[in-house]
Amino acid sequence: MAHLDAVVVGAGFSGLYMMHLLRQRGLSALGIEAGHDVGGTWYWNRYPGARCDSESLSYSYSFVPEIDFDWHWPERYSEQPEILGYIGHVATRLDLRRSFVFGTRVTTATYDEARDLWTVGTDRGDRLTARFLVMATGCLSIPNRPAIDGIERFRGESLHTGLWPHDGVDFTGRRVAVIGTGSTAIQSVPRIAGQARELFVFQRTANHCVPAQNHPMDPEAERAYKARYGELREQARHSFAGDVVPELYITIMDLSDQELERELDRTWAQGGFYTQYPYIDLFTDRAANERVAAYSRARIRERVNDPGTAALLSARDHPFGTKRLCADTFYFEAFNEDHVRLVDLRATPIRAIDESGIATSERHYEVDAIVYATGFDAMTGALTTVDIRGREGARLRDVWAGGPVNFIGLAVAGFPNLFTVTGPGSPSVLCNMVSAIEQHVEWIDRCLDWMGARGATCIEATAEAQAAWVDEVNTAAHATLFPEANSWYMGANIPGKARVFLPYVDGLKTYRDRCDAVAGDGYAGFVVS
Ligand code: FAD
Ligand code: N01
Repeated sequence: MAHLDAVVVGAGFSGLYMMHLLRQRGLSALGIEAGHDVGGTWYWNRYPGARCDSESLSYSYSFVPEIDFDWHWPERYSEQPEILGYIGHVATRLDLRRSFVFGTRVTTATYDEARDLWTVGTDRGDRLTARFLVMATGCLSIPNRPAIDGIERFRGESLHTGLWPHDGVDFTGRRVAVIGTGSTAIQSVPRIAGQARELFVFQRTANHCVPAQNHPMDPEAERAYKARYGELREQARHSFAGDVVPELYITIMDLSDQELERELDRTWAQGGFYTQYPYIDLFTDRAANERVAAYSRARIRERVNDPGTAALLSARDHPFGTKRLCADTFYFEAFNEDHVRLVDLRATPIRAIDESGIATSERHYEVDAIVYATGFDAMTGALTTVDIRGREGARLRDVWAGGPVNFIGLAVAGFPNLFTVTGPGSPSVLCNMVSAIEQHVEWIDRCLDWMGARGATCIEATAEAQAAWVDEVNTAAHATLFPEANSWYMGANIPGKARVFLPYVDGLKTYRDRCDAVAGDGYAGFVVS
């Protein structure tokens, strides 16, 4: 059985950077990745239209600026192949692949109290021991397959957007069903509509959506960004959203209707997340939020010809932005095409899937392919699907049955030397995630350095610090409108999952300061031995 200083699980943005720092520190480390290459999210999500909605220029590592200077992103928001190409290039330049085994899934991780070691087991029968275990397993990496009666009987092609075939799918001339209307469906529907003979989009909940306003990269913007690279990256690291975006400065309720309309016309024209960043009361005041939602519905009415369809596509059951905001390019216009039809599952729920298609309470839809754009068991799924056992054999899955508990999103009491990159209770998915990842990985790296300098071999969050942190995360969330939505942020998309707000809502800057204070205070909240 191989013995290492550290095992890193996952080879996305998180795992690759963690491996790089561990190697620089001279530690022996092995990475284990279920996919057959690096990339994580961008390795798996190859559905048509897949792209980021963070600005390309800042959705990359800041720790290798020399790569960024040479790199050219062709569009404001990069498509999946571009991002995967970038991650692969970083892995090649830093020679990271040699430290990973691919096509291997970690299935068990057991802490041995007597030896202060983790034993990691895989689906290929490997057994490894390591002092430290870093779960860089992603927030959106466990696809959610809905439990629909008869799903396995379908004889056509079944596809999950998060497990898309590597050689692509040609929908030309085919009848296609898309189930789901989150970010993924909103990106893929216009592309699939461009090929399919008939497209049925099955919507359970209309999502709030803003125009992406994607465009080819402006050479002047790229030049200006690179000219101020260090300064802008530093600003992003210490910002609320992990990105160079306007800080909060406008109170919606202070504006007249006309002023607000002018203001929203401006941010709608900028597109993407500019539509939410500047507003102080957007996520705290129901009335302010509803004014933005009403504006957004009016824009949908302008884009969708049939008023009934426009009404169905307009989100009404949760405040604007409290489910992950979607960014669209020709999504709404797709419903103006004769061969694209919206199926309202609130009025006509799915009863079953059979050999030839989908039966709702109203009719049977015969299709050749079903695309499940049904999302992920977010934030906790990749951790709870592994059988992780800490002190006295306690299973993480059981400890988290009522919702995840940890200290600063990084460590769980009773699970020494286990680190979770972008774990629940950290800002992660509410930020530019690469910024959030870099902050976590660098914090872990500094912690290992500090331990090494003291000859310490074990670090464990205390139950008291953990309880206080969980309380802080919940209190912050409940001061906002976010808990009102049945979102994956709340665990609400997975039947039986505890209803708890998962990310830390007060932004990367505040969070970073809190983490730095813990470290600066000799890892207060941890027992180190
Ligand atoms: P991942 O990229 O998810 O990598 C985790 C890896 O761990 C995966 O490769 C997985 O196979 C592996 N793994 C998990 N469990 C195991 C196991 N038990 N054994 C072995 N391997 C395992 N974020 C943004 O900030 N901006 C965006 O614009 C943006 N766009 C997105 C678009 C899509 C379609 C999706 C799905 C997500 C998007 N995200 C975006 C979030 C995105 O997940 C992160 O930005 C980032 O890529 C996460 O990197 P990661 O390394 O932490 O996790
Ligand atoms: O998943 P989702 P996603 N029957 O969970 C529906 C990131 N991302 O893959 O809302 C019928 O958002 C479900 O309905 P409801 C981003 O963080 C980013 O789209 O639960 N429908 C919902 O409509 C994003 O948030 C980009 O009622 C069912 C949909 O499936 C995250 O990944 C692009 C159902 C799932 O939406 C996940 O997005 C793509 C059922 N049984 C992804 N089960 C960018 O642009 C689920 N649904 C950056």
